[in-house]
Amino acid sequence: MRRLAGFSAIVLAGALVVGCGNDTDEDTAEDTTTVLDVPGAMPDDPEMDADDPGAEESEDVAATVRVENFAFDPPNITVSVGDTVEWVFADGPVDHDVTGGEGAPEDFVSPTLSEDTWTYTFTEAGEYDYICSLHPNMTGSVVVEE
Ligand SMILES: [Cu+2]
Repeated sequence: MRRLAGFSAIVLAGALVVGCGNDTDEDTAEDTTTVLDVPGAMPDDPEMDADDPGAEESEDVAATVRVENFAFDPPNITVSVGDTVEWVFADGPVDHDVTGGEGAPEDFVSPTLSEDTWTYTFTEAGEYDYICSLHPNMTGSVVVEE
């Protein structure tokens, strides 16, 4: 008997919660609208913070390289002409950059960043080595295929 009474109470409580739910739903809808207005709030990757430049994120990214723990990960990637590569700087307060080596396009140089995303679109086939100019032992390469 006690169990039955308890069950009824739960059902009642549940009904009350559902009854009040409409207000909550409206609030949630408003919140969602607000969030969608904020660039960078795209929930693509929970590890990416809201400080990603979301507006630029909409272009197709063929490969993502994480800049973390004083390394490019993965260090060597292969993409096709016209592909955009994204570097996600995620090494906390430590600054890094992407600096193309000999033969790389002149503008294949990122700003110095600590927590941000930088993208570069490769328009010519080739093999481009790059380093972090602050830590030249950080090396990577992008092979761009026709
Ligand atoms: Cu570095």
